Amino acid sequence: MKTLRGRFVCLLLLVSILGIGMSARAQETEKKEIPLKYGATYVGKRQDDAMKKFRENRLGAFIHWGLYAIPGGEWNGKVYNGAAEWLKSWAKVPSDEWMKLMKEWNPKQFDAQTWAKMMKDMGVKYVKITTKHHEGFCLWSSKYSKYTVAHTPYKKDIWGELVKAFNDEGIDVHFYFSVMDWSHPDWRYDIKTAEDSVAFSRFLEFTDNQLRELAERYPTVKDFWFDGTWDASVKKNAWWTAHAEQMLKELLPGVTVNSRLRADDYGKRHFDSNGHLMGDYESGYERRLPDPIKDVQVTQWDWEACMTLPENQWGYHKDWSLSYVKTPVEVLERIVHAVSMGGNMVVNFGPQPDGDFRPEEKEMAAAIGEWMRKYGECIYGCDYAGLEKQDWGYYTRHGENVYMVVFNRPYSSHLIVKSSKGEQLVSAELLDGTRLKVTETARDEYHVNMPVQDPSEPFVIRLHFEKAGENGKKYREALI
Ligand code: H76
Repeated sequence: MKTLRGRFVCLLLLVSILGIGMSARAQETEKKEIPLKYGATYVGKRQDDAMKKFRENRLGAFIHWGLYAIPGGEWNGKVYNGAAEWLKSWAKVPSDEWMKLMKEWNPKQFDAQTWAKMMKDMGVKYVKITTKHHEGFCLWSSKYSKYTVAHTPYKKDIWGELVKAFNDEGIDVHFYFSVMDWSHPDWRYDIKTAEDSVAFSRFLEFTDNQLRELAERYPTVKDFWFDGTWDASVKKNAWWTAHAEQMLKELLPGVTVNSRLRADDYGKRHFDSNGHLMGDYESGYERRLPDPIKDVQVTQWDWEACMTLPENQWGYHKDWSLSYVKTPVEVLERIVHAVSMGGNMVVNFGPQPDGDFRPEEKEMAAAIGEWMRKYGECIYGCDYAGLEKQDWGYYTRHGENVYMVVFNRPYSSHLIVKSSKGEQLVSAELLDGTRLKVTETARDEYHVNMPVQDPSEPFVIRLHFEKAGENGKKYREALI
């Protein structure tokens, strides 16, 4: 039998072992933070008004428009199944030949106000437009390139008209910008020789000039979304990615920048070598989403996903029968899924070469808009709700209001809700105020009855929780 003193010594030993263990671990995590010149510029979510606006917008549209819309996936009689905006690469078309398409750039149906109206009716709060995709053709009249709209039969500054039309409708404009430029002689995939390094410095200067030009000419732009930054040449010039972010932030106070631009001192991208997000929001969820149960860590940073309607077509492709095309409900589910995990969703459109949208895209925009007008309350300004995901769909939260967005109707007619510890569910109602029956079924577990009149589309229930009273005490653990 142990004496009291013995026990005390044991306890002391245990405490000191734990203590040493813990402080060693603390030191280890401190040690793990390696000094970086080009890592994250801050840690945690930005909370200024511009970032809050970015986050509250939640639903956006992408518009991919460029010369690639003209061939629409077909070159010399061959239709390529890959992404239409990559056709120059698939069909190995040299730049001078590709740029002959400029002579055909004359989108007679283009009308900035019609585009803005369509986006407004869809319910998007922002639009990301391609200023320059990998092909190198500039949709604004850049003075640093000969490949711009100014040198086409159309001549007019399309993006100037668009920025104004969107802003007039209260829609924020974000700029997509591809760093990789297939038509610039100084672009390099890697830096292997002294000549590469000289050429690439000229290329980065050219890119700075274009970015400065965009920022100065269109000062209402709210965001820069960089693409084409994955090559070794960019990774070896991490300083430039940090510099470009900083330059834009100095030129445009409040502007947001995506993580895809950034690389750190060790060439690590999106998240730096200390695990901190670079740029203002994570932009890696392209045509995919985080797992709603396993990946909850994404709720700790801002992020934005983007998706195509066919499997992988961003620019206009003339044949959409080559891959599966999502239905409006499937698109809505992705939008809700993103918001339920604290992210934004951007739905892509690839306008036709004549400046009109294909019928399928018009129908999609209208269908999303119709749903958003009824149920947008569970999207705009909403965030991760912090509740355990259930099979019927997704939760979102706006302050005290928790929303259930129901995508799967249960045969039981009972929608299961599990409340957080110490909270009880006090009411459930449709957005028009119709009350639904709530039954407490177990500790922190409830049934919400399906509405009597089946809404026959994904629908929304608003929940209210309160601090639990004495009620919880009636439950006890099983003895096993
Ligand atoms: C790969 C790639 C690019 N990133 C998407 C957003 C599209 O622009 C696609 O071409």
